[in-house]
Amino acid sequence: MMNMADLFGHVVSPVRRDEPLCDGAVVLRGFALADEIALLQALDTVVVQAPFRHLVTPGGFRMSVGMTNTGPLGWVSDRSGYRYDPVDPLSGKPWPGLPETFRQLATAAAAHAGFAGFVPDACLVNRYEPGTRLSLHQDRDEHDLGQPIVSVSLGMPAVFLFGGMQRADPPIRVPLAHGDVVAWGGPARLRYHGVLPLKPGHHEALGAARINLTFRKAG
Ligand code: MD3
Ligand code: FE
Repeated sequence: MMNMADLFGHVVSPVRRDEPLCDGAVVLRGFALADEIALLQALDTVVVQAPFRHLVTPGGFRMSVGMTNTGPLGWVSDRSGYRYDPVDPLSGKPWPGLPETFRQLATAAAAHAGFAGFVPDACLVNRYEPGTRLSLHQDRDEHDLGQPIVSVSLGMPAVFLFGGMQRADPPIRVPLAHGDVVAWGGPARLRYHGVLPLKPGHHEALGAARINLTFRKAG
């Protein structure tokens, strides 16, 4: 018997579907939408305690992405290098605690993608504004590269660049929208990746910004 929830299922439960990118990487479309309000509220509590800032690379360049962290370890960069640090250099205090909604979403997404038992100890929060980009790089500052990474996209859409194991390998372009979650591990863990410059625009939840949460087991 057809009921209203079947006819209007997208109103009752958000659209979620899995899109494998390659061996070890899968896009979980809309996976974060059911928790949207709780995630945005928790995000507010984090950025009040540890505001976004523009880090400097070891080479002396100011990153266009605004960054902060939540959880026991935070990713930082300065003239001396990249590292995970338990202390926010801006406040001299530990990073804000990892919100329970963040931790649960990351663990659930990882399990859904085949990485059961993922317990993140670091969440890097990246803020993109129109024109902001992230050039092709590998994530290799984590202690155990056997651990996966989970990323959550919020706000304005962006084009994610997903390359190969060599910087020169041509990347594929993956559009990522509000509520999309990506899990990467195994053979995909050391692939080059980046984000194209954010296009001008506006999102009803976050205004002219895209925020990406990147969960890692860093220590
Ligand atoms: C693919 N952030 O913070 S998250 C980063 O949208 C970073 O802010 C991007 O790359 C962002 O380091 C992309 C997705 C991501 C993270 C780690 C990966 C993709 C990855 C590691 C291997 C392959
Ligand atoms: Fe990265």
